[in-house]
Amino acid sequence: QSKAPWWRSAAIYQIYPRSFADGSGDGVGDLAGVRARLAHLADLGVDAVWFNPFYLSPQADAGYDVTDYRVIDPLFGDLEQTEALIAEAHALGIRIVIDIVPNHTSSANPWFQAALAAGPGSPERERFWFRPGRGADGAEPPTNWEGHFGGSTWTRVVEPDGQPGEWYLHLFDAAQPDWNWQHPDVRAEFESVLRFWFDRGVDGFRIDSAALPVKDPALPDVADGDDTPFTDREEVHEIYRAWRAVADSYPGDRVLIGEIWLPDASRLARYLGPDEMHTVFNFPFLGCAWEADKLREVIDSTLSLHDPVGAPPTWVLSNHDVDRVVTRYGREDTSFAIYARQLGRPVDLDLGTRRARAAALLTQALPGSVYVYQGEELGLWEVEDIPDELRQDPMWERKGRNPADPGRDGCRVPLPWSGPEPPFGFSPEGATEPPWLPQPEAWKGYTVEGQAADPGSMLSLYRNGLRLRHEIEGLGDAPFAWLDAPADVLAFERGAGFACVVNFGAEPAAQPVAGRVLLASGPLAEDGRIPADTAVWIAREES
Ligand code: TEU
Repeated sequence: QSKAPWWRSAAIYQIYPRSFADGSGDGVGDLAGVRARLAHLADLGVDAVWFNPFYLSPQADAGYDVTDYRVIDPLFGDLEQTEALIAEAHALGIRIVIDIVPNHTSSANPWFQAALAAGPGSPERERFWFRPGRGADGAEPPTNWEGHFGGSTWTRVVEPDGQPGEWYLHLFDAAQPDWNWQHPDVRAEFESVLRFWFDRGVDGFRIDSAALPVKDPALPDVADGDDTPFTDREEVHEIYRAWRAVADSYPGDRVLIGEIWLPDASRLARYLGPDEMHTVFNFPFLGCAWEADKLREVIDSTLSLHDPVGAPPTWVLSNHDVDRVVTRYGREDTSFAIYARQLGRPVDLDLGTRRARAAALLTQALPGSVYVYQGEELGLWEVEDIPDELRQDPMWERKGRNPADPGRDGCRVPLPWSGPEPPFGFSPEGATEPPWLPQPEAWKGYTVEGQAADPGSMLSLYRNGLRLRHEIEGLGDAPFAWLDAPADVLAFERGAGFACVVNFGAEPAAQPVAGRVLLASGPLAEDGRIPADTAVWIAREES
């Protein structure tokens, strides 16, 4: 057992609460469902769980519109249940990471409601970004900024006198007003929320949209594609330095994990280090095509970014915002990756599955922490044929219901646990509602129960990989180094005893590393060669 803090090499499972397991029978996943399914996480061998938001919320953006950061939404459970869940997970050796959303709140938040009621010029409005509009009668938004879900970042309010009045800023949906982080109340409130949850035993926070909270108070117009007035401002680092001090004041290695989408890797590195965040998500890797050269480049740049600041890298294949990995890798052109959802582009699920299996072993063998988004361990694919009237992602609506970009619902479909037909054990017997999004019939071949019994399943691969990850010493903190390998093959060692080899080529490749095969993502050729889109873990022979 190494003494390095747990988060340096953790496998972290992402639970999207509304789609993991439904204990109450209303067709929406909840904390009772999670408590009943903790054994799945223990069997899988993960070290921690990260929960997407379960706080009180009108659910305009699936809980990323938070009304009260200290209250659990009744849809999911209550505080008592959350405390019981934390204790039960800890008893199984599983840490708990929860989401915190500092950029914005919900328009139902009492402080925002108070700001609306208090009117222009009131101190209540200063906790947000209220501004008069431009043009005749202030009917034009204060800036030309475009939001992440499309459209203007400003919405005009009706003032207490019944007249159209000021506008407020929201980088996401209109139901998600942005906080003004220059305001001391906002800073104090969030630090108190951190303490509230640390006091209840949570092991860390995943910080939502972490580069966005601070804005240029001059609120300048931008040229097309320029986001500098509202992204990655210098002052944002003050927030996280203060948060780090809070985290460090608690025993037991509490962790801050940043969700930061920045194209410039050197800017990303500035969020990491001993007085800021412990780790950040690796989106360049998530967005990378399934190609040896490109992946090698991303791995190199990731390591050279993290090593100097002493932070462990993270490896992410999917999450609740992007197309599922089996689908992305099953497309002819994998460089479309996450940025353009392409409904109806042909997908070869067998190919995508083979690659996703190889990618699982690749990511689990790299140094740092590795994320598993619920359903990834089952090889679930993006559900592309959700009827429009059932789609719930506000992005889909705001972007004008574009059939080529159907939003993020397709990766959020409730998990199949058991049985031959929907709801596949997602909801209990006698449930009053069907799952909130329909599950494909074909998932009858992909349930947890079915896959647990099949040594060749995706689930078995994940279980074996994550178990070996704990057992193989090199996978803890042994140094990473590339090994010589043919074109289209990536091979690296973790210390002298362990190597991972991945063949990205179309033809079987000769095994470049001598040793015993510990685990392979698919069957090897009879002569030991590694087939296309296959990864192997090797215990190297003493030389
Ligand atoms: O996402 C942040 C974010 O930057 C999104 O715009 C992301 O780029 C997009 O979803 C990719 O398709 C976080 C959460 O992960 C997301 O679910 C929330 O909707 C968003 O913040 C607002 O809280």
